[in-house]
Amino acid sequence: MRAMTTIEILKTVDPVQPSNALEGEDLVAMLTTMLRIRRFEQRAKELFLDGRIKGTAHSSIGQEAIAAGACKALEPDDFILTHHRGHGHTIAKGAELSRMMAELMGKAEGYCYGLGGSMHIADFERRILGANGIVGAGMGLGTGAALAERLRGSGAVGIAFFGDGAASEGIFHEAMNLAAIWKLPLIFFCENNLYGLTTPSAGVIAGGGIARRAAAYDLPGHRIDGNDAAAVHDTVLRAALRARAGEGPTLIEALTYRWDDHSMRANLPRYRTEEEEEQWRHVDPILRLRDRTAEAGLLDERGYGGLATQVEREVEDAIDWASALPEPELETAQALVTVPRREAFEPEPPAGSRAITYAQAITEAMHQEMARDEGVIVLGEDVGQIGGIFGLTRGLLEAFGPERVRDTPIAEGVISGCGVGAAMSGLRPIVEIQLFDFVSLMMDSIVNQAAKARFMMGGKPTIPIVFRGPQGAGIRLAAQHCQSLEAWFAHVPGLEVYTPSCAYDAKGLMAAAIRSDNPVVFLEHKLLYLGDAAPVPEAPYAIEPGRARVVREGGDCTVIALMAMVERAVQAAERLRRKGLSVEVIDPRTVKPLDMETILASVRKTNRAVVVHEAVRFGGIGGEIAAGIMEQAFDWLDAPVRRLGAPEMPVPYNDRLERDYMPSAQDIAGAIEEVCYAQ
Ligand SMILES: Cc1ncc(C[n+]2csc(CCOP(=O)(O)OP(=O)(O)O)c2C)c(N)n1
Ligand SMILES: [Mg+2]
Repeated sequence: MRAMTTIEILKTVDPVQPSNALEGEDLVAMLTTMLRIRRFEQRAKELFLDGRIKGTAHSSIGQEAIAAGACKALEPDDFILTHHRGHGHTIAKGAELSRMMAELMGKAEGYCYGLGGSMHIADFERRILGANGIVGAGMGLGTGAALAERLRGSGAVGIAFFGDGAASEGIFHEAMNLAAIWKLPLIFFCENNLYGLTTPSAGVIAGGGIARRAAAYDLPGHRIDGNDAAAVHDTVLRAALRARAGEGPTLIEALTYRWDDHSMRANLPRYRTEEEEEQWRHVDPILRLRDRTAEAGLLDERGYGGLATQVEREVEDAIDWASALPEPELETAQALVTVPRREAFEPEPPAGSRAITYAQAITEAMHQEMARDEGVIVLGEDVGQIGGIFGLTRGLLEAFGPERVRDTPIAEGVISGCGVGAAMSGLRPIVEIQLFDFVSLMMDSIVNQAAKARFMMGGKPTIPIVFRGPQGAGIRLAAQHCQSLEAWFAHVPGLEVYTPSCAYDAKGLMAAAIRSDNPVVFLEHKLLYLGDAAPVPEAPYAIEPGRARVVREGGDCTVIALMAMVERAVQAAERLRRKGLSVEVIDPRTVKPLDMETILASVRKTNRAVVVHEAVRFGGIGGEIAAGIMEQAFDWLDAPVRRLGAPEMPVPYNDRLERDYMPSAQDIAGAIEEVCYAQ
């Protein structure tokens, strides 16, 4: 089939009723913004070719009308989230060219301290909540930012910009659905430049266009001419009015074309015809607006020339300023990964005599922290009325209401994305993961967004969010509901990973997790939910992460055990006591940060160590602990460190096999004896 010509494509747009909100000076202002964007992009490309900008960047030449028109329709307090091709949006929202240029050059005074580059530029003061290197991610984050504005009652609205390629990501549908059911003040703005990298969108978008997908969510969907700044402005203005009135989101699909290659680095074989590229140059958004301002008598040729010269000077000044700046320092960069702890922790209180279970302890901490800080909210599947399938959020809906305790659709991508967006915007979300295995569907939000946002945006946002839920085997739920996954997260800089093994720790660590300004992966264990009540103080308290607990003292061997293995290690120690061996059991309580000091002090005393976790042994956190001991206490060791974990297989369903799969007290005792009697 013959590809449609530009004129044919632009005929498929919906008519846009002029808003009459644009004065002459607004048209000139939009034109100036567009010139600024174009000049910035042209010079960025030249600097890349000269080797002065070293990383990649994605040019938005040809798409300037979208950035200028959309941002002109926003108020200063309104937010935007943008994507890899985001220079235009950030410039239109007021970002400083000099700091943008500095960031592209990787300089310390760039918007991200030179740590994020073009794809992560953010300016929180101007409510630019960040560009993003993950296609579609801004839509999930946008739901959270919009939710934060809603809960604050600020009246602000936001735009999540994305490309036509992103409209095929699951997050597009999950985010639209969530925004629609919660009537969030968010505008979904798709820049359909007809290609996702080299793939023509016509061949990968089912249903006759992206805007039509709005109908599935009962939202307004508009397909507009993205090279007409006034049409973009008027459409966004209406969508913003609707959002401010509490009527929820709008989907806008603006047809446009990028003139340059996909990215500066791309250097791809040809995938578009010269004829097509030429046709789109004829509908240059800048020349169209220039002609309009000329026809309206707002700007003559000289006036336009003056604008262009002024913009050229601005861009050159930005380049000169940025070029002279120093490079960032590795030490400073490292300090930006996480937020340093602000206050010292109180000493841990005595356990007292009141006994509650591990599950009740976690609930109590959430309850107390929600009462203490109204920014704490809970998101998750079935967390409201029934309090989650294991009942841990029971009572929170009654106590804090449906605005703060939110039942979500079964949509892990957007539950987690919404949480991260809300955390970036000042809330403290607790995201329940019904069973931790489902975290695989949240990995982008946790690993690429929550863990990295602070660092790659130069230490700007704090991401105070808790991802919590049960992991582990023992109740016959089989391989997709029973994994032990702490090592996945411990491997990612920027995340904290808590692994409580008893009720007292569960309460104190949950409070610490909620109060932490860093993202925390809070792992609970299903078998521990079923455990007996144990003494836990009633008053709130927080346990300092990175402080291991010596569960039991001993002199012959140190066992470092995690979660459900702690109790088994204690049982093993009891058995061996009868055989004359004295075993020290240490529970790290948090694997990130990890308290190697306490572990090393113990090993230097006992000269032997066994590490035990339920997770698969290969690549497990036990390897890290064992290596740490070997590196720092080798001279004290009388035997190699032993590691126990699950074998190289998924968790079996059959109950006998499942029992055999998990390290038992007997297995632990056997390993201790091996290291104690090693020659
Ligand atoms: C989740 C994800 N998949 C793939 C990529 C690699 N990638 C970067 S941009 C891009 C094309 C995106 O197309 P579109 O959304 O239409 O935006 P455009 O580049 O056209 O502005 C791809 C595939 C990525 N960054 N993230
Ligand atoms: Mg595209």
